[in-house]
Amino acid sequence: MADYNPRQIEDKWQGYWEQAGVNRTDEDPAKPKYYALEQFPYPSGDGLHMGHMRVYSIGDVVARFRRMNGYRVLHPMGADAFGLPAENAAIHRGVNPREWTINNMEKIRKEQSLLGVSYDWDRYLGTCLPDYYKLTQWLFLLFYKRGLAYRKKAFVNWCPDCHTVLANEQVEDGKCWRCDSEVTKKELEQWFLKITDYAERLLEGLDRLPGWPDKVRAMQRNWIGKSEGAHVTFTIPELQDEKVTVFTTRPDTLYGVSYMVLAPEHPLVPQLIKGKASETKVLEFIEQIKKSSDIERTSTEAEKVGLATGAYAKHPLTGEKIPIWIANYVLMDYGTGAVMGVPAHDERDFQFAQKYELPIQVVIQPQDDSLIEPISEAYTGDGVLVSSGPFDGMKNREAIQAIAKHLNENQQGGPTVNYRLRDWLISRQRYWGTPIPMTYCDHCGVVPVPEDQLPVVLPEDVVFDGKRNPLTTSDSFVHTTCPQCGGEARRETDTMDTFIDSSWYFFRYADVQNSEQPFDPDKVNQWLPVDEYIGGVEHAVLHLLYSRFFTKVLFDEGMVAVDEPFTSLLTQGMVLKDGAKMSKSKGNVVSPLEIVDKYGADTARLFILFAAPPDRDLEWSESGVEGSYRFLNRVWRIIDQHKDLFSQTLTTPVNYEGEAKELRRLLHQTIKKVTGDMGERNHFNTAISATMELVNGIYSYPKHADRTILKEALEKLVILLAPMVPHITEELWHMMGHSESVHLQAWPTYDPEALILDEVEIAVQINGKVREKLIVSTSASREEVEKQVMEQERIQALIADKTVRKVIVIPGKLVNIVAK
Ligand code: ANZ
Ligand code: ZN
Repeated sequence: MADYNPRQIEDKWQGYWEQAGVNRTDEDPAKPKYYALEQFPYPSGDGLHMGHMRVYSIGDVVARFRRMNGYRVLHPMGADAFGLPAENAAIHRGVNPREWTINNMEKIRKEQSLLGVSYDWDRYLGTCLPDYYKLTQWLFLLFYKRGLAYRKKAFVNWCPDCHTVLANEQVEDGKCWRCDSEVTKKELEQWFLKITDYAERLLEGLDRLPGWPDKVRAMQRNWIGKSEGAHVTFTIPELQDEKVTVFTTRPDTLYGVSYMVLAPEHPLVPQLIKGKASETKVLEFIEQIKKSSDIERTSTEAEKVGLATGAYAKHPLTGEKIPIWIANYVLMDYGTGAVMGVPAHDERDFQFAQKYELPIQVVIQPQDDSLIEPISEAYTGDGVLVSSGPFDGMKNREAIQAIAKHLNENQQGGPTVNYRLRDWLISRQRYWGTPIPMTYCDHCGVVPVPEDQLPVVLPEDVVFDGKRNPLTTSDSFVHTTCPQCGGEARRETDTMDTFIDSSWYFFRYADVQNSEQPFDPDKVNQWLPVDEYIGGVEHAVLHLLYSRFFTKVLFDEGMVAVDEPFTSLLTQGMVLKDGAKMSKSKGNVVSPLEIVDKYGADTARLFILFAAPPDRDLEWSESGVEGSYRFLNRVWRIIDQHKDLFSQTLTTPVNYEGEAKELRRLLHQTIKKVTGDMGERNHFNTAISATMELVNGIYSYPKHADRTILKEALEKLVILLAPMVPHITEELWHMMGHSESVHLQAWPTYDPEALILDEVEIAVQINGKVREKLIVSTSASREEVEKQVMEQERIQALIADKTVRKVIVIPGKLVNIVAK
């Protein structure tokens, strides 16, 4: 008898699959397509962690299951290989970022191979490789041609020590996340992608994605932040009737405006304060506010601070003089950067008005007229308009429309829709990213690099000193000739946000060798959309929103036939240890490779799939891993024990009887359960439990009983387990004498007839207490069951001194005798 030796068989089969091309993409057009995709890793050099292990295990089961069900499956892998850590390694350790990254890519790819995941490695891609980033540049030019890439001056978070722009997420308490220096706002010319043009379509598309978790769709809706309201235009008499427009969701409160607030960065501010007593104070105040992040400025807890400019606006309907303030809580890049203050009906305005003693005028009364001035808090509910001139008595919901319409008719504003979504700032003052393919010429201005000159290659003659963008230190890179006039020109030295690289990689897998275009539309249309996309929920907004945006642009360009890239999205839960997320900082990390080394990849995969449904958090447990290992040994032994069966020719009986019939029923029940759990619900954990019950059934199957069904049960067990534990099943399959890979077998189907029970065990209760268990025929009538129960000697004895009042029969379950 051979022992289960995972190390040896895993090695052997991984080599075999590779050599025999078992995982190569099947392109048979007669088969339905299935695209299973896991988010590709960042090759940080730390190696695989449990989160990776979990995503890949899930994705592999999905892919293998579909293959065995007759689909041609695309299941590729790559590396999201640009980003800061490579550059930091260059700065701090003097290593070459390209070499560092390529080594890490190799390392992670080897580790992925050790898990036995069925990737088609022929389609491997790395976003930092010139053949890939050439096409990222090609796509940037496409966006530019379509008017979707533009340069604009913007206030951005700037770290003076790191010499780069930071994302909002990289600013913590006003300090740089990396070096702790004070972050400032800097006005810089930056490249943006016009994602806001797609706001409505990005929102609408979410309704067509029932295969996405509601939570993720809600997060995207929230991020896009559609808000319906009105523009209201105020004039400023002292500036020759210059106009300021505010955005409000509550035009119904227009008569309650007692002041107006501009964002400190609002372009009108300098004119408003010019020559006024407030001028220097306001300028100081503005400098101070520019340092805080948007999040700090808008939080409801944050102190609202403002200053009066000394200037006034004219109310569009009443003509009243409205003081103009500036305050920290109004942001320049939301709405119009200006708001009308309605303290009686808005909490932030109320706080502000109380602090600065501005009038608070009620203009919406609740149905019961309960607001008595002075009010002690803002009333934000519905009601009827008061002190609102011709609109008095109108319900406020109707007034929202009516006032907006009135404004529109008088060229003082009107209904509008506002989105929270901003254009995507993609410039990074960093080396290790895709160079933005643009040049600047004194004569011609901004000139795109022609397609046939792509890629703009990252130069090697750069200095990594952590003080500036390394690309600016390469003369050979910076100095170029103008593609238009041939004169001297300067190259753009910013690189692209790495989220651009990952916004189109899922298309590239369909045509990874194409050197002219990002992909051939025909090939992409063979595979897209991705049928199941598996990854972490941390990308709910960023990557998943950007990818949807890219897809819509490529759809408009006619390059892809779908406008949503991912039909179904599976966001896997975290891997916890002792109740906390596994992380380096907590020091509670278990490396998947240690587990693979000790027990084999199959055990590691089985544990991870068995411990929880994929979208739930999973608690790591050593004993759970051991349990999985024991189960695989149990499967191994039972097949090893019956090895002889597979060289014998057995005759199938006409009818299975007794234990054989029972085993057949159990087998078909298991096939049904596993198929449903895997194909419809992604509940691999319950699928595995079902196979465990089948194994128990096989172990207790008597020696004298029919062998044909036993053989069938063992073979199908191996097939059912193959997607989850690919190595051991391959070995066992071959032990059974088969010469073709188990992974090329058709998925078993179940026979509904086999599921029918002829006998069932029922409980017999007397006054609700279980006294006896009894086997009855499933075809017996209620009367027959009752009769059978009452004939039992033990039951007769128990009710001998009682009178039976009632007998309740619940078919297939129990009989309750009510006796006094
Ligand atoms: C007057 C008003 C009265 C408002 C009232 C609310 C209640 P959402 O729903 O998030 O779109 N606002 C507009 N632009 C702003 C900016 N740049 N910075 C900070 N606040 C801004 O919120 C829209 C409301 O947020 C707008 O409606 C405006 O205040 C404020 F009883 O206008 B409201
Ligand atoms: Zn030129």
